[in-house]
Amino acid sequence: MAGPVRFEVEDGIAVATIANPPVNALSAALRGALLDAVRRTEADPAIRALVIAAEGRTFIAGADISEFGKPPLPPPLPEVCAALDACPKPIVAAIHGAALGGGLEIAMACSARLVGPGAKLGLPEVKLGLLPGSGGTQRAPRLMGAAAALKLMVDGEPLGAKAAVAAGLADALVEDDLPAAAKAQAATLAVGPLPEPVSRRDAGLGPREAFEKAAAALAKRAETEPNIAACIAAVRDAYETPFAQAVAKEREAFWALIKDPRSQALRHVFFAEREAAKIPNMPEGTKPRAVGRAAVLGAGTMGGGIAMCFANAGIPVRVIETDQAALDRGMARLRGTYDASVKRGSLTEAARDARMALIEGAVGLDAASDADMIVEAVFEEMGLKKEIFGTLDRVAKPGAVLASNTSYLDIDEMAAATSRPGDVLGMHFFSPANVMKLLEVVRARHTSPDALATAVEVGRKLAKVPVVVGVCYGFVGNRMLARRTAQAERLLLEGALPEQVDAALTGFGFRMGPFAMSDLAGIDVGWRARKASGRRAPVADALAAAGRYGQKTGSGFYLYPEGARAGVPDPEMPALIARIAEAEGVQRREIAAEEILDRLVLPMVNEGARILEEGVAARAGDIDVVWLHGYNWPAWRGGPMHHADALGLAHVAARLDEFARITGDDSLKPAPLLARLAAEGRGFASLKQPG
Ligand code: 3H9
Repeated sequence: MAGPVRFEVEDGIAVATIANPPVNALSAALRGALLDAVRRTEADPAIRALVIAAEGRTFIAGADISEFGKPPLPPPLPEVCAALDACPKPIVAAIHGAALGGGLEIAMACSARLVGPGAKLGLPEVKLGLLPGSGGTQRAPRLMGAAAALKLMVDGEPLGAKAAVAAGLADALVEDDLPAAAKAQAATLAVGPLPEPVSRRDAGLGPREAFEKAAAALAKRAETEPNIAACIAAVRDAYETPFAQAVAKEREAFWALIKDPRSQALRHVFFAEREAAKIPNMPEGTKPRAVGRAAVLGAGTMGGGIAMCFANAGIPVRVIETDQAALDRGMARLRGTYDASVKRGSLTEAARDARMALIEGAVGLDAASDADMIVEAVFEEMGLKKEIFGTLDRVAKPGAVLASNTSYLDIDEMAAATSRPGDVLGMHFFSPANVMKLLEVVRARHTSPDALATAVEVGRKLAKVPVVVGVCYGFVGNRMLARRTAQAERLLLEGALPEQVDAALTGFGFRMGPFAMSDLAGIDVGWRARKASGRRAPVADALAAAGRYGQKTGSGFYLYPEGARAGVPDPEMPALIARIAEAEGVQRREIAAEEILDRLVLPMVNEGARILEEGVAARAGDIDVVWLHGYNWPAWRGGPMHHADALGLAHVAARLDEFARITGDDSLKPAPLLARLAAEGRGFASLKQPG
């Protein structure tokens, strides 16, 4: 029988096998087919019990997220769960893989749950800004206790098979032949009294005090995250409200949250992350090359961090320097980073030793000759990079992928220094490289599809989020960041103070504002780069010239008395900035917090529009993923392009026009793509997705 469920009966036991690739999400068709399976089980006197099993890599990944926000299609999931719960014949869930969200809710509505070794049971709805919406907030507490269930919901992390059994969420772990064990269990249950439905197991809730204690510990999160408050209220209902009524309230809360802009943003992120994993315009059948060994050129902070990424993924890596002293320093720093993890308790000594054993130091580029992938992470200087790529052309083995970790420079120019430009691309890691998730994979003009596929696949193995971008100054992330940095400085001259600018961004959800960040990184870093390229940032330049480099010198945009880590506003700063503004001929004024925020964020969006128009990024969602994983853009804001879509592009364009007028800076005028979409009443999300 075609359809998402195969229904077979053998010896009076029916087995409904779900087959709804890729992850058995609960589409309307699957919900309908499951309901049918229950009805047939009820109606057929020859059937004594039902087993629900699934094919593929998951049991059920949950509700079909792509249906959210659209008119609901029948039957609703709570109706399916209610039918399972009310069935007069026993139903056993055979969970071989992930049972998440609605998938776990289906399983919890069954009479019993058996899990295979690969099972993962969880309620990740909070990660989408939601709460479980099909009885999960009522059944999980009755199976595992209210306090533990609340934790499962607010963490959003699944339990493995053993932990699920220990918690009471599943009944037993079956090491092999799960389907046979589930059928046997169903047959056994069919001859005894029907197990009490989970909906009636109120004794399982556990002591109310334990739940209230867990709820109190979440009070702060609940203040800012409406779905956490909703989880707490729903679980509390399990004690106070009859089951059916509590499920109805849960459903209401679920639908209210679906409309919340935070949930919309988080759902956008879910799909954008998965889209970003697809490389556009790849010839059919492109296969990545095998990478068994890597080499990293440069043992500085970046090079060391990148080498750690390879070692952490189990790939042997050689760190190469030009002289022994630099190599020794780099290797010592690298080991120190691992030691710090051991001290913190996040890494065992054995794991550290295993990783260090995969990292070998060497002097001279000849040591890169046996590597399948070489990542250059030397000083940002084109002459030096070209020389290195020229040498690599001679020493690297045929087919090795030659990558540059440059943050800004032209990969095409580096590729031209070799006779194998097809092997050359960018792999731009973010600092600290062993921590930050983003990897911009830069596709240069001649990069071959299989070299590109290799970099993306290796990126994933290194636990990064690879996003393919094109060649331009600063690629996607830093090119947009430059717009924000310029506006931050400009806002100071026009009348804002560093703490007001930073507060606008932390209020928006960033962990840090640009000036606190600048103080942390060192104002001298940007100053030197600006001097080299003839650019100016009058306030930052004046601070650097006065030796105020930030935290490390005790003062920068803020003061850091006695080595404090958090800066305090400098009472001299307003006068200092006023003097500079006067010298620059800029009239200062009061600037509202709303303008500060828009001035920081909307020019980035404008640059994002140019990036899209040039094809440097393939999709608006890719730009969002860059900002989420490279710059800690708050996930519940969805990324800069989603943020702009949520504001409405007509509004964004009008604001940019206004800023261009106020500042006289024509680069703030809406980019052609933005202006066109705004005029057509469209958003970035409406742009055609590349293949
Ligand atoms: C919920 O259940 C609400 C209920 O309480 C109440 C309802 C009333 N829907 O991640 P992958 C797609 S909320 C639609 O690369 P993996 C995904 O887009 C839901 N599509 O695979 C991708 O498509 P494509 C609670 C989904 O093996 C493809 O499947 N559940 C869904 O690395 C492969 O995905 C969750 O939040 C979905 N639910 O990881 C679980 N899930 O190939 C969300 C996946 O076209 N899912 N897709 O790009 C996951 O965490 C992971 O997908 C999973 C598999 C661990 C299951």
